[in-house]
Amino acid sequence: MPADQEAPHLEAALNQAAEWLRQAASVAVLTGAGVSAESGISTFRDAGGLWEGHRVEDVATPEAFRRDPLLVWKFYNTRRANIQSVRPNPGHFALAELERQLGPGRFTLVTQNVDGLHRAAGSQRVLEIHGSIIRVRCVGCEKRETRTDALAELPRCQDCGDLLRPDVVWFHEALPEEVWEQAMVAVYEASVLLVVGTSAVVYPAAGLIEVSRANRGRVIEVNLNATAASERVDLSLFGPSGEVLPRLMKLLGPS
Ligand code: BV8
Ligand code: ZN
Repeated sequence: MPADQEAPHLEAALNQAAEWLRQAASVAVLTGAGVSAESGISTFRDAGGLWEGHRVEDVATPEAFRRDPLLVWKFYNTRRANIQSVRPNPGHFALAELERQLGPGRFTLVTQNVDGLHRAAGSQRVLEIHGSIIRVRCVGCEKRETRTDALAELPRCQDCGDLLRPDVVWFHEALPEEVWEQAMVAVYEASVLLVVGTSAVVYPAAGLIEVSRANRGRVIEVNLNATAASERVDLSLFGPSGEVLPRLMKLLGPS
């Protein structure tokens, strides 16, 4: 869409989104890798879903870890090292501001991201449905701990000596039950679901759009371009979330 036509369209959509957020009794947000893109963390599918020639679906699986734990740890250690040097961007801060404006009990942020940037930006009610890249878990005794230091090539549990793994949800693994349950309830009860920076191809996360619509929630998408969800949302705000979300907050005005 040519830039001059884009502005009024986006402007009108932003005003509509701000109106719906003002009227919302409660708001849920679902974020994906796109919300961290402007912090310098590459997304999964912009690089064509490849990492050093491996498809993410082939590296982020329990089978891959059993087959070649070194390769999987290399994938995660590269991303862990990158996390140390990145900061939240204005999109993360805008979502933390939205939570402050709505107040406790009226806001839930469900994220597919494992980078911890929402909490770093001040978001409180954050449900990490795919786990966290700075947490590790022992495959033997299940002991979990937060580790931001560089790990050995094949890190081992100090208690039982078994292999440690990243405490993230891999493909073909179930999401953490408690967290997933809370995410579904929050999305079902929210009057507005804001879907930010996700290609909406990974399930069950992408199914949260249907959960919202099942209870007549209004779904607003923020993305650079149309996604698998675009036909299923009520409003699309096309632009970088680091710009669109602060503009939305500006329209909402101080609480
Ligand atoms: C499950 C790990 C069942 C942590 C991730 C066959 C067998 C088994 C299961 C399946 C199967 N076929 C399909 C499935 C289901 C499968 C699935 O959905 N596969 C897909 C590929 C089709 N799902 C699963 O396996 C899930 N588990 O089903 O378990 C089960 C049940 C009970 C008991 C046992 C088993 C597990 C899914 C979780 C997988 N783990 N991450 C990590 O390493 O990160 S998913 C991983 O990919 C991410 O966490 C994230 O969720 C996903 C990437 O998605 P996005 O975040 O959307 O990122 P993407 O790059 O795709 O898109 C970025 C978007 O941002 C783009 O739209 C872009 O336009 C936009 N963008 C870019 N820049 C900006 C921007 N937007 C705004 N501003 C910008 N600046
Ligand atoms: Zn152990």
